[in-house]
Amino acid sequence: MTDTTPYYVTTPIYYVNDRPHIGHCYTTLVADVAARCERLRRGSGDDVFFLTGTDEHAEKVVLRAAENQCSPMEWATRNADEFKAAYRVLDLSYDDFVRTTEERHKARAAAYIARLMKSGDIELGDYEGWWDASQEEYLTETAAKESGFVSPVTGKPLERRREQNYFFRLDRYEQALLDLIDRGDRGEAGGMRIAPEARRNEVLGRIRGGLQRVPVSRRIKDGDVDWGIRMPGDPGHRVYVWIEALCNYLTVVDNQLEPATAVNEGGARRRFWPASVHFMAKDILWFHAVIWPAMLMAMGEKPPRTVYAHAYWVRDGRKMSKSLGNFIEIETLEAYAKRYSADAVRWYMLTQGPLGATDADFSHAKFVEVYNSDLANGIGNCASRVSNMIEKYFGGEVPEVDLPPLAAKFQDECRPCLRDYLAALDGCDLLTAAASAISMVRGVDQFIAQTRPFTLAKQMDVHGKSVAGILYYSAEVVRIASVLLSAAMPSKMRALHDAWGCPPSPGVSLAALCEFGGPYGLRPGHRIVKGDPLFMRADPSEPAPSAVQA
Ligand code: ME8
Repeated sequence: MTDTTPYYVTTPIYYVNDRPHIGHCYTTLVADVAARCERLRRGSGDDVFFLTGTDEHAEKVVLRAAENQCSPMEWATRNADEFKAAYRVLDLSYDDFVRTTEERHKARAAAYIARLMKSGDIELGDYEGWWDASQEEYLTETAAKESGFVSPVTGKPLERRREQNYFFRLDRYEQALLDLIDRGDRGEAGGMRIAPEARRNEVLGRIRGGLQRVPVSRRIKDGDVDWGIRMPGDPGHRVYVWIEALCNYLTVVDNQLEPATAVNEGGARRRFWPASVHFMAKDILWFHAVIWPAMLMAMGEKPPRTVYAHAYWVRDGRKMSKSLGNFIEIETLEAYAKRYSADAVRWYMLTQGPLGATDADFSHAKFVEVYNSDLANGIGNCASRVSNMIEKYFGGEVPEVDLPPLAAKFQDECRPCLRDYLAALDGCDLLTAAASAISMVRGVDQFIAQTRPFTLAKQMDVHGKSVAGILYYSAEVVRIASVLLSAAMPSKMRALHDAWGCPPSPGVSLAALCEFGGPYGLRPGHRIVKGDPLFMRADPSEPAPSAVQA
């Protein structure tokens, strides 16, 4: 059950032309829950590395900075700080935050490009195509035609651009990519899994349709602001922002090009390569599942083990985007966090968000429904019922019980949930992981409803032993479920563990923590304090909280 393979999870590095919104927070939340699950599984964060950051060398950052009368660096810093602030609202536990304007990234990214020029995988040539300025990418002739020559994401007109560029010879990697994905499908070491399935199929279809070389540079024009990385050996060209950005995943853990520094932990971060999973939305899957692995293979580096592209948060069926101005702002998330708790926002986004292949609408009514059923009436109510009864019938002390039959009941009824939880983590299926944890809580509710300890307790002299067994079993299952739920709801579950005096000990693996009645389980005589309710019930008729003003 304990995995010692280093685990490395990443989010896209987001553009700093604007402030973050729900989409950025969502992918980072998904990566956060995955990282917390892996820290839990291992009992420590030593072998888990969670990277996020910002992509700063885009043309649109220069434009937005000029509009706001400041330098690109000032604008980038202002927005990078906004991302960090948003992540604090949602308690996102990244281990490092990379900004592509940092020297540690720039130097290494340039060295990778130089490596690819030397190997002949990057070469000079002419290019003409349809440029989507809002997304900073060229569209193929077919894609441009299909979208009616406007950006498929923002609806802004495409520009016809002709440039002399350096190209990456992606066309050479068609077979290698097909083999790589095939090995990933079969779960073989060294393969790359693309998920969900629908996205994998799209990528495969496109690769089979043929790969072309990709431009990796931009010619610097007179009057251009000096922003970005120069092509090694040709200062007349800048490295295309996408190519540079992809390199961040490796630059941050790489220690081969520079002496070890404090920031790369004495070089020890190299052990995290290849990345376990790159998370993103479907908009940028092609870069991550095709261009990036091909670049890595060309550099002699291992490709990522999994590339996971979730769907979109939408508003009334339309994609949320900065350009359409219809996204859920950080202030709105903050207002929800203030009224219902940050963990409730995390839970809603995780369980109702677009983790699979289907887009998700953010809905206040749904938020309240899920909040009440899973949290206020779910784990919150179950924990307080159990601790109230232990308080009332056993003076707040965990009762003495005959453990083996209860442990056998746990084996029968909860082991499958634990197994599902772990299997789901392996497949990045955090939804199933969360659902199996909450189903353990539902099982306790049903058990209490069936056995009615509150009725039996009227005759403690006759039924005392049964009441003790029911409550011990219920408390132990709630404790184990709360450990599993702590990845999604870290601070509420910490509050529960504090009240019950059973904080997960550092260095103890998930397997040991989840052993029913085991060394880290509730011991007879242990005091349980019935703390404040974890989640107050929400009134469905109350209007949505309004945004907290920045
Ligand atoms: O593409 N729903 O940055 P970006 C869900 N800098 N997720 C969403 C979303 C939505 N409506 N909108 C955005 C870039 N996202 C590049 C990445 S990586 C080497 C370079 C999330 O600021 C989602 O993760 O446009 C998506 O892939 C990402 O933000 C795009 O962020």
